[in-house]
Amino acid sequence: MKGLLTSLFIFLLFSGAASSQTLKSSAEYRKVLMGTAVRAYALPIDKRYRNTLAQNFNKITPENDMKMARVQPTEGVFTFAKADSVVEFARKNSMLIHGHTLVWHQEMPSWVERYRGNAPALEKILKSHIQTVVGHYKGKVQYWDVVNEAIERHGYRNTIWYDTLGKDFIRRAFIYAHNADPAAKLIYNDYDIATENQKSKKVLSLLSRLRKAGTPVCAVGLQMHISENGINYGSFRRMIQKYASLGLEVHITEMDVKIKKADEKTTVRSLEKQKVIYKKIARICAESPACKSFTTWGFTDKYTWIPGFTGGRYHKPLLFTESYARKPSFYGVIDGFRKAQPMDKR
Ligand code: 9MR
Repeated sequence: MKGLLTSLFIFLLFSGAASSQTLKSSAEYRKVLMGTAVRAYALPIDKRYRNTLAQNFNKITPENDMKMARVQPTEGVFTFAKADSVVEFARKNSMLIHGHTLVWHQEMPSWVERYRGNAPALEKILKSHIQTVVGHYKGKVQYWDVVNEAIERHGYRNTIWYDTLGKDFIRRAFIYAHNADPAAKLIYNDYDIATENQKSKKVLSLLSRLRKAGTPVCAVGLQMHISENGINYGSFRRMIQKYASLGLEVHITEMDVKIKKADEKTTVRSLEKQKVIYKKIARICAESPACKSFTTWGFTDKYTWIPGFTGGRYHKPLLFTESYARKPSFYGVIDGFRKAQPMDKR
């Protein structure tokens, strides 16, 4: 009987400890910020969304609510209410804000899509957008994705910004943002640049040129939208070091790991693979002095871009189920941080 009681006590002790474990506490232990993307519309309608968010994360990226089409739908008319509600939630819960994103080729308002004016006029639009948005959040938003996805494997992406203003629009965007809030940390953010490949090579040389020119870019954002095949982890470690050697911080900004829809048995296996991927990436981030934040692109499988984007072929990319249960991937992140070799990260 006594043995049984002791085992019960030990079980309760450990299950208690496990359930009080949060993502942010395990990340904090390694001096990494634990972030996630957030949808403004879910905050007022979903209490479990709010609670899980407040318990586990200390940095928030508005997933869509700060994009140009949302905050400047009509030229000169700025609509901040939705984004403000996210910033207010973060303030109340002592979280940092990662603003996303000032200059992108998607989610542009139709008046910019249709724009056919000359370079000086477009430059004015770029400048006033950045100054107004960053100015509105001065002192409230600590990180900004200033330029998003401007590079492709062969070089600069053809967008209205590049085609009209030339490559120097990137440097000027950073300067406008810096002038509007000199304390904010400014980021260049992109996908497929976390390992060594043609595209990351191009981004590395862009960042190197920007740094040499004294541009106020202080970090690179690695989106990391991954499939269950994972990535080359050695290459990921080396890539972080390459960015760090330019004097940049590295932020994992949009991580998710999509899994293919399949029968139950296959899905269980995929969820285990997903756990290992999250674990390895959390661990490498914790072991890399330059890696300052680990942000997932949402946290519950209830709200994610993956099924919509993949025509329903992929799903379940995040850390909590649709009903907010902790997934194997949740424990993967905790484990990755726990198993990391201690590093001096200041
Ligand atoms: O997850 C976002 C989705 O809800 C939006 O419909 C889409 C278009 O605005 O953007 C998604 O987020 C993207 C992010 O802003 C930039 N990197 C790629 C992300 C996934 O497409």
